[in-house]
Amino acid sequence: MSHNRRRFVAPVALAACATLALGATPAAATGEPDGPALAKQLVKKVGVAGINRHLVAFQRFADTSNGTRAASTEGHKKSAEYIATKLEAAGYDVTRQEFPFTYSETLAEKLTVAGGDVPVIAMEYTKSTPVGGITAPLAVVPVSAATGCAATDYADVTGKIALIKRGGCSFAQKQQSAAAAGAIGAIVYNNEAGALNGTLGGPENAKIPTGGVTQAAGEALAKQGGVPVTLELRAFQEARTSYNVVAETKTGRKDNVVMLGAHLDSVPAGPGINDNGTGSATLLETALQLGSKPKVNNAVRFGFWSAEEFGLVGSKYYVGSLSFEQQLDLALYLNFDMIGSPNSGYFAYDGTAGPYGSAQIEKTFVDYLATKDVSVEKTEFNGRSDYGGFIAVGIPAGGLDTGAEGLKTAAQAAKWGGTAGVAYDHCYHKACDNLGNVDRVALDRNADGVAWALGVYATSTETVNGVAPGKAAKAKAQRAAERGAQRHSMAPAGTMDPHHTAA
Ligand code: DTR
Ligand code: ZN
Ligand code: ZN
Repeated sequence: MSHNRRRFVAPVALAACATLALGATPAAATGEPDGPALAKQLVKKVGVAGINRHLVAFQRFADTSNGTRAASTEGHKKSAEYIATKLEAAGYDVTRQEFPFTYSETLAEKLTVAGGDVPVIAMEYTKSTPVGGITAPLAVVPVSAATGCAATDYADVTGKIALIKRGGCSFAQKQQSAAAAGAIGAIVYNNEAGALNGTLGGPENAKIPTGGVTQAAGEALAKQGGVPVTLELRAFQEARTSYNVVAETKTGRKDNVVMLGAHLDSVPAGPGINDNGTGSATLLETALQLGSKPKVNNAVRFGFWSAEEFGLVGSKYYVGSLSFEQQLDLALYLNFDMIGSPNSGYFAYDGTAGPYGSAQIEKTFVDYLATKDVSVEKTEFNGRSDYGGFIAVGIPAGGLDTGAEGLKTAAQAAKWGGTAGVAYDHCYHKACDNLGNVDRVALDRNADGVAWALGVYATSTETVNGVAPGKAAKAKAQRAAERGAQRHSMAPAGTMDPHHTAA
């Protein structure tokens, strides 16, 4: 059903050209970074071969389960059990946390104007049209800084399909205002390059059939006000359950936990190997290499979230299941979503606007990758992935990604290699997000970043939350020794297992 244009780039060839491009960056410092022994060891142990083996497993789970690993499907369950059983066998404390969500799957998305097809993407949770679609005149909404956000922006749209430029408010609000003014369908067009793959945020927000088109398509349509268009957007929706898998080391402080997370679910349209097999496989491999009883000051917890693709549902549920004290037990949260895009960018979440400590986390990633000659750019910390629930309650967070539907610029192609004017991941949310859709050089570099940050923060989170756990633990042991109490070294007694909610 898809036109899977495979873009498997031979890793060796890519490594060679990437080295050429990146080696030319004069500002980057090279060599071994300075950091704790655990960080150095873990970077050496975590390899792309081990990670790729997990990606192959995910591909097979999808291939034997209708081509998807979406939340609540067999492909997700197989992936989750693969991870949970491996981590259990490695001695981790593993829990499965069940939660409800609304499953949604696009059945049809078609826009026809004057006999020609205009590519359209149904917004997640859109209302459906009948089979064959609705045909009505196109009503072009005047462009402003907040086009179509208020019902008063619409003149004479009753019984028509509104064409609205993106920007100024949510897609949900635009289609709500359009509906209030009498429109029977909405087409939102992008205000930047790339496809517009939007969400209405939840089924409760949906009012009229709503789809997204590119900026170019939208500008062409804007010249055709009044012409009849046919819009067919159909989606299947159902209340379902899925589950997160959460695993924690047996060692380390339970009141100053370092948490790493990645969503394991794919979209219904495909196997989700880059999005987000890459983040999940990297966390799994890092956990296995770390082991369940490492010599660490801080406990390490891994979250493999589900239903991210339906609105960050699993990770938000998890954060909501923690009491404030249990949230305080989390020193920080690191998120990895899409870390092997085939036309890879190198991005760290821009922590400057995030909770205190987030900017320091960003710096840890930026400084580490600079030692590998990779110059990392900032990406918006806008809640587009599972860190959203964590920063919403003030937990410092950070993470890496290699880009989704955005287009690589000429300047980025010059410093990172790859192709300018092409999406970082042209198979984003498509059936072709398969084993051929991964840049394994980018994956390897980012995996080193994951291992490094874990090693740094499992040793100390002092730069993030000001506590000096290593020193505090030593002083405590010292006082205990002076009192003649039993000496304890690593893993001072923490709180009881703080977070595991019943599945
Ligand atoms: N929300 C992700 C994709 C995504 C797009 N931009 C970013 C930036 C940072 C992290 C993730 C993303 C998804 O589709 O799963
Ligand atoms: Zn996604
Ligand atoms: Zn994702």
